[in-house]
Amino acid sequence: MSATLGLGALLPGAIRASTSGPQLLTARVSDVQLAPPDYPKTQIWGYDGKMPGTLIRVKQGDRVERRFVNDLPQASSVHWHGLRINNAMDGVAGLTQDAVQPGETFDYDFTAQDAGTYWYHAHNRSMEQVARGLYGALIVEEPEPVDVDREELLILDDWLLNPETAQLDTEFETPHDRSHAGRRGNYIATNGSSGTELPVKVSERLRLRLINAANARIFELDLSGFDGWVMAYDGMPLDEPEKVEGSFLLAPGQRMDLFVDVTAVAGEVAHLVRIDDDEGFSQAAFPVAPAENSARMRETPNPLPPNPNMSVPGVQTARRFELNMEGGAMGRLQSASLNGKEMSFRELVAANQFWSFNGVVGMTDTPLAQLSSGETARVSISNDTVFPHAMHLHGMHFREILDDGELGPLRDTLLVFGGETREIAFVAGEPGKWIFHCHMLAHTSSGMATWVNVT
Ligand SMILES: [Cu+2]
Repeated sequence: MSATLGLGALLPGAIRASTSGPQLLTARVSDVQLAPPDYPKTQIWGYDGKMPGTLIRVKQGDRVERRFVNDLPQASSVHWHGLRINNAMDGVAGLTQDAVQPGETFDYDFTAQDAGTYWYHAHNRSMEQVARGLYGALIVEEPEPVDVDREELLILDDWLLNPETAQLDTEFETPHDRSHAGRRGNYIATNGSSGTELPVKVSERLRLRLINAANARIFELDLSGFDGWVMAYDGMPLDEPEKVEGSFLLAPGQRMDLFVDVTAVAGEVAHLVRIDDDEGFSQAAFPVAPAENSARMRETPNPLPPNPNMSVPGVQTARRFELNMEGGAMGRLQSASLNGKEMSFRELVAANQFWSFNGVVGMTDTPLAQLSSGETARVSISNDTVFPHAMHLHGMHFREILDDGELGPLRDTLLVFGGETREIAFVAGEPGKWIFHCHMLAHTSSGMATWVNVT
């Protein structure tokens, strides 16, 4: 991909060679070929100037050390999405650290204790900074190689571009985006390109690591020319692989690991299909070449090895908390508290704020839950709005308590549709302040954030 091989890619290595200390991760302004080649380059903000940002790939148990260098015109911070991490490394500006000012640095240093597909992204003014391109993948490999022929990382995003100039729309505060479904783009890309083509061979088995880095778009996806299994959600392996039957959703912040077997024959093209209003578009194309050896189809894959200490015990007796989500356009929110003051919805609109959790708009000094490390907690999430919200808990994976009382798969981001009430359970992990927010980033910045305090 030419977009990741610009001149700027040489710079971090040059700096790294001349200094001791941790490897650098530099956020900076950069021009990349995001739109098709007959369009101008797009100015983005990227980690090491790349789109997607530099891939960080380590083995389970490895230490990750990166000196974040802020070469942006704006303060920033880096969140390591889905990792069980020391709270001081979680990267939430204003909660776990101060935003890193332009020209300054911050040393991130943590151990990647869980294998899986994770990602990192800006967590200051994230609605703007993630939309400008500040994200990358963080892959933590299992200790033993996984039985696939190869793997591909597919980071899905939608960009809001001017159709003539291919430059980003820089209206990041529009009341419409904030009060409706969030900022949605008009140019849909995989790994920073709309023409992603990945040649495959007949009957190959691939691991696809899918990451939704979009601000607000829920991708509805399907497979064409593949048999597939879901192996993991949000980095965490399923106990048994789930056969892909029909389309599936990937909400902002969520990841999926799929194993896919090429069933298309030589000369055909398999696809990861994006479904939009019943029409299918190619999100990524996989032209099929003949295999050198006689092709063989494989058995259902074995599950990926589980990550350590992920059970959620004592759900029946766990303390219960409630999170009532209200607001937005066409909602029923009459009034809510903003900065300690009760305001009518009209006053909230004037303040460009639209959403409340339990009657409160945005973060306050009071956590949603005060928990002891090791304690199991349940949170019932009621979406009393007409929009879906992708609720992301930092630092801990949770399991959904399903209608039959069974526990669902481990996740760190749960998509809750309008009118739904869903309940999650999790074990309070590392001590610290863990933000719990909607990953539709326009919603985060207009009210949808709270936190849990673990001591
Ligand atoms: Cu939301």
